[in-house]
Amino acid sequence: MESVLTSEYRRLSRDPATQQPLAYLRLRQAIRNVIDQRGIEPGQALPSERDLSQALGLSRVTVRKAIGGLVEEGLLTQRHGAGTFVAERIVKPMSRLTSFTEDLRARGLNPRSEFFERGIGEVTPEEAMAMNLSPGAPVVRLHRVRYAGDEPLAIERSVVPASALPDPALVHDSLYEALEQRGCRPRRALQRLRAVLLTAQHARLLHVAVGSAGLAIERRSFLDDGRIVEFTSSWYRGDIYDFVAELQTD
Ligand code: 16G
Repeated sequence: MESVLTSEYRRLSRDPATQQPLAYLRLRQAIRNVIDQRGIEPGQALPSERDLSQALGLSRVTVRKAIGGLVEEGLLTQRHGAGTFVAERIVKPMSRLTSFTEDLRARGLNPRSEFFERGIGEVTPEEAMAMNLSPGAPVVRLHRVRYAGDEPLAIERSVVPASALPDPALVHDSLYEALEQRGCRPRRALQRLRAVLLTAQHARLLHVAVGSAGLAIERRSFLDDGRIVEFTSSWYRGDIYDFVAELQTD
């Protein structure tokens, strides 16, 4: 029987709208689509490299290249000797400045937020220091629980200068989308990450036991001209997220 993956690859190869001449990128897209449509569920294995290359008439090198990119992105994981699987934990590469919404959509998940606060106010002295703002500057504050479908994954408190985002109502699902529309999407960020035990309040919002492991992350993001456009404190569930960084020697 033809696998969902081979038929999706064939479909993309025939589809004039795809316009992707490189086979490894076409295969990468086919894998993404199949995961998106839940044709292969998290935790399930992909067909082996050899089976894929035979079924699709592609070289092993091409198949490996297609898969390698998705392993780097965290969509697939490889277990030595066992094969390649659709990632169960959410693997988040630390080298790319992406948003919660983009990360989840890329995994075929449905991101949504519950807002506790979406308002405008004056910057506090601590925030002014952290964000290089003058005392009293107006800022937008967002306090959200972030979900994949019904599953809460993270709590986030964001502070954004009103010069970049004058109206909190501009943020619907995604802060970065709202900033992008204003031409203020961050280009660079500094991120600090530490392990924490989730407090009773955070644990309740995240539907986990009090004292479960969490990751407290602070992100300060910058525009091209060096202005800080976001100061966000996040608490991510430690039982679901892996943060992965690529390291290189000088
Ligand atoms: C991520 C960022 C957070 C950013 C948010 C924007 C981490 C640890 N944090 O959650 O700083 O504000 O994405 O997401 O990655 P949004 O555009 O979906 O609102």
